[in-house]
Amino acid sequence: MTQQATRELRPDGKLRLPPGQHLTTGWPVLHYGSVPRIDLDSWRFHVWGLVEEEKSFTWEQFAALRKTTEFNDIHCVTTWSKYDNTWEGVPFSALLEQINLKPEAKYAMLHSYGGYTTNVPLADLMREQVMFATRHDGEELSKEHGWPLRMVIPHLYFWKSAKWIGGIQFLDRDKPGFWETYGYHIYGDPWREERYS
Ligand SMILES: Nc1nc2c(c(=O)[nH]1)N[C@H]1C(S)=C(S)[C@@H](COP(=O)(O)O)O[C@H]1N2
Ligand SMILES: [Mo]
Repeated sequence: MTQQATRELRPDGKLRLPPGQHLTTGWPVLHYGSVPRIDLDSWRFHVWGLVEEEKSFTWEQFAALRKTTEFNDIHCVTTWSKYDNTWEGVPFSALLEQINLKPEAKYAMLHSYGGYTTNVPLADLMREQVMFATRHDGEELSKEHGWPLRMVIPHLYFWKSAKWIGGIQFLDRDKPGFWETYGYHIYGDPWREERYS
């Protein structure tokens, strides 16, 4: 990587490459455990916790929600970053339009098929680029990268971007998810190097 590439600034004035990160070519596959077996006919997306009514979407219903395309960089806590990802999917705001949050809802726990969980503040999910992605760089997500649906939260370390996501639980307080209980930072801002706590 050239000096130029490491010093590039983003429009908001932050370094494009967060401290302690290096650029990778290709796209590493990283997860705990094995790839869950998912069948679209029985797939459901559940919303529960601090909502007026719990809700459950079939694949057909979820896939019919409003879609967007986003272009961004991803940063794994193990120090690789991958620039220039095009994601297509359902923005978090489109899910919000389908549910009524209780006013006490301030945090979320993302739940994945296979048992993985990760916690994110609601305000972070409401940022513009956050989405439930179904496609990456023009192709359907591979099983290893989270098919049929993965979260993409580009402003936090990539462990917050739950693959095989199957539900969201809304909470009034922050609670550690899977990696967070094993010492990963509760929030995970790459520009502050919030890797471990
Ligand atoms: N369900 C699930 N999602 C997960 C993980 C996991 O173990 N299980 N690992 C996280 C971590 S640590 C990273 S870096 C990214 C890796 O995504 P990728 O394999 O598509 O690069 O997925 C995140 N999402
Ligand atoms: Mo990671």
